Amino acid sequence: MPETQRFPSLSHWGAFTAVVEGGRLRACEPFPHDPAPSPILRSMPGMIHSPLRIARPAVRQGWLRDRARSDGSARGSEPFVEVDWDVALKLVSEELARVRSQHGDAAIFGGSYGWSSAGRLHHARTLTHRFLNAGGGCVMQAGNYSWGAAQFLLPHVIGTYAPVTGRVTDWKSVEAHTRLFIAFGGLPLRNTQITSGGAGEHSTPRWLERARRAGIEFVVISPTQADVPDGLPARWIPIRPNTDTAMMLAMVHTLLTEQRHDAGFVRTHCTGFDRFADYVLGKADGTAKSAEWAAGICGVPADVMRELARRAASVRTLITCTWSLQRAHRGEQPYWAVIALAAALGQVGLPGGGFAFGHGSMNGVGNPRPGVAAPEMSAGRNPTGRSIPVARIADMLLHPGEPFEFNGKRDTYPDIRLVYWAGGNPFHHHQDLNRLMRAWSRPETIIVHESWWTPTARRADIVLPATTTLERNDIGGSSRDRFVLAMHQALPPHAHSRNDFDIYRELAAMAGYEAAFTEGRDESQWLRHIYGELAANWREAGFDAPDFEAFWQAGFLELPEPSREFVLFEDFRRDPQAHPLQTPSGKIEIYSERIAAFGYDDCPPHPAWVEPVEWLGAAASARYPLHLVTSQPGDKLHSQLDAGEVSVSAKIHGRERVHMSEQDAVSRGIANGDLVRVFNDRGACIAAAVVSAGVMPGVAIMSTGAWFDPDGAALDRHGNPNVLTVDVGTSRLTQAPSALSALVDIRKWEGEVPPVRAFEVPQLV
Ligand SMILES: Nc1nc2c(c(=O)[nH]1)N[C@H]1C(S)=C(S)[C@@H](COP(=O)(O)OP(=O)(O)OC[C@H]3O[C@@H](n4cnc5c(=O)[nH]c(N)nc54)[C@H](O)[C@@H]3O)O[C@H]1N2
Ligand SMILES: Nc1nc2c(c(=O)[nH]1)N[C@H]1C(S)=C(S)[C@@H](COP(=O)(O)OP(=O)(O)OC[C@H]3O[C@@H](n4cnc5c(=O)[nH]c(N)nc54)[C@H](O)[C@@H]3O)O[C@H]1N2
Ligand SMILES: [Mo]
Repeated sequence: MPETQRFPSLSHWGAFTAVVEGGRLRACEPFPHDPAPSPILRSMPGMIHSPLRIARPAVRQGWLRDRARSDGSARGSEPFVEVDWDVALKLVSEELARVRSQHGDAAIFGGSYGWSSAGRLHHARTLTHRFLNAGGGCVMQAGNYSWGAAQFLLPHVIGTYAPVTGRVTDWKSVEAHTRLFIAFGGLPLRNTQITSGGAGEHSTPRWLERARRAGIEFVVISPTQADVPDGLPARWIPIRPNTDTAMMLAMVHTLLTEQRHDAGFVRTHCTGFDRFADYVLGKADGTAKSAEWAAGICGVPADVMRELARRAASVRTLITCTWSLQRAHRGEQPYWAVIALAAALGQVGLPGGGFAFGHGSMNGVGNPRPGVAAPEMSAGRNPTGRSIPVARIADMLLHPGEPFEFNGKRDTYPDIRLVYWAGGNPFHHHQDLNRLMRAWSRPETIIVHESWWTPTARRADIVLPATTTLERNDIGGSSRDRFVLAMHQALPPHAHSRNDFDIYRELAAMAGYEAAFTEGRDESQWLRHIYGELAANWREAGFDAPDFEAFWQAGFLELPEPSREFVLFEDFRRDPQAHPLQTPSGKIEIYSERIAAFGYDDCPPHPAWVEPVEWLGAAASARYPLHLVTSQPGDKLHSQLDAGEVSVSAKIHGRERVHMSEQDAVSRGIANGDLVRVFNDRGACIAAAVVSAGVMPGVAIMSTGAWFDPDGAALDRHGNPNVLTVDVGTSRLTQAPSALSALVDIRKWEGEVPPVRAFEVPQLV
């Protein structure tokens, strides 16, 4: 009988105990304090010991031969040559030095967007920034794919983007005061399996259950009934994708024309409401944004919108929006419009009232938790000061030297020669992957640290094998969760893999700046340092925090639930003079003079209905009549664990599923389980049809995350929807991804089906 060992650990999908036997991970047992552990944990043993793990450093054959003059379009098709660490590190070090000296620090792209893993010390993206910053800097990425439009819009409107990070009126306040809970984008519990930084406690299901028992009325507005959680007696209102703004404007129209709005609140706490009201009433452009007007856009019957507005005005109402609403072309508008709607209702800053974001997007949103820090590792400062908006990566690589606008400023795209990526998968996260492939062929050198042969690792020139969290010691936690977790090393490093920290330490030493990178600390000293800062912060705020050894032994640290409810903008509500918002006027800006001064026709100075590039009312919908919604996958995190047991068993014929309405399936001769071709002018993928009465006609829904598997002719064989999505910024104001604005059509797959090759290791010579 092999000896069984148990180690506390943490992932973005939850805390767990790693059960190790005979040097192998046997199981991940959920953390005892977690009331709703995620089944995704089951995929871990298979992934940790997967044949897809990268064993040794590897260099693309053509690059090893020709270095910077190699043919970049061979990335992804040429074999790799396995080399020793000494050789690999020397190549990386020489190449960084060459590019820095020949082309400058701003010729290195180090944005390295991606979630990496939960531990904060060994967080690959943070370490990449820390390493490149200490060596002279690089070009970074501003914002994120999650809520990039909100991040750059909300400061103009409410002076902060904190509410989109999860700092919203908490569930205690909702349970006690809210009567009507309106959820644009719904409350898919699938998404609440995840917390960035890791959850000790999956709190959302418990709070939803308490809210249900409190008799709160739930309304879910979404293109799919699947956004109503099982067991929640919520009313589902189907809506066309990307048209929520029209519905919100119509609700304001009802409030105004029936004098149900809070005229006092919009006068004392808002600026520019009157100009917005003129627009809504049609005084500005001759079109009243009435319920009848909106019904023609969003497909919701006029009476339904009018009645919902009346009901919201008569009881305590919280209106929340998933982050997906703003991950769309013109994604600023629904977020600004919901604030205007909440302002017209006059309940902002009252217990259980106002607006919120993200309840259906991530675990822990609205979870009552004291406002003290979570563990953190510092990335240092970027000496170049240069960055691009996060999702403009392909634009940058394709158009060096060309100007772009962003949040009131003009800049030009840098000329990138070297791309360095660790902890992200751009061939998962970016839109229009066939375009990204063209852009990706342009840099001279691409370096990637990965643990698995992901689509991005396969498309690198130099691949360095990284350990997983179970192969090192770490500390993790999130600002949305009351637990901080010790993460004990459970396994030796896989094959020849090394920790990202050690890879960077060695490279920094070769370039003569090891001390700047490590600050003289090794893994164990860093863990004590990070914990020490956290503990000092907690003690200052009046909470217990034992010494490091006691924490490490116990495996976790827990914050008490606060006794007082948190209400967003409570102080501002009570006294707007004494507690102004951080906006130019100190009030909620329903009209923004600052945005007006930018002069962007794609982001007007007040919330407005601005048509997205692609939606069901666009001219393009005649050719491509289905709106493709790409959601977060329920069986994994992004592309992570796609080859794991939970994800693989959910595939049909090895492909990702596309959910469609009965009407759209029948009219195309498609039956449940059929393989289909989902396509538009940008590309195509193979998926398996799931026909459902809960999907609105005209809508097709696919999860992201299937490893990109192109056949060389713009067809993805595995079901990666990002071959279909559009790669344009939301607007010049926020330049965020527009992933959720894409039109497609679907046909039954005819003839032979090409096999999926996403989970094959590239040829190694
Ligand atoms: N169409 C469409 N596209 C989308 C979205 C959408 O809604 N629709 N959503 C977007 C959003 S919100 C996001 S956040 C992005 C997510 O995009 P990403 O964050 O890029 O996706 P992940 O699959 O989490 O990629 C993380 C990678 O890091 C690797 N990794 C994990 N731990 C380590 C480590 O310790 N060291 C190293 N070196 N590597 C490690 C993993 O193996 C994985 O390949 O996708 C975006 N893309
Ligand atoms: N299991 C799992 N959970 C995750 C993740 C994961 O990969 N796996 N990723 C995490 C990350 S990084 C992020 S950023 C969040 C993202 O959180 P979100 O962006 O909120 O997640 P989505 O699943 O894209 O969208 C939520 C719901 O919005 C609906 N929806 C889409 N478009 C529209 C629209 O135009 N109008 C309306 N009314 N509804 C619409 C969809 O039906 C969908 O189910 O999820 C997190 N949670
Ligand atoms: Mo995200």
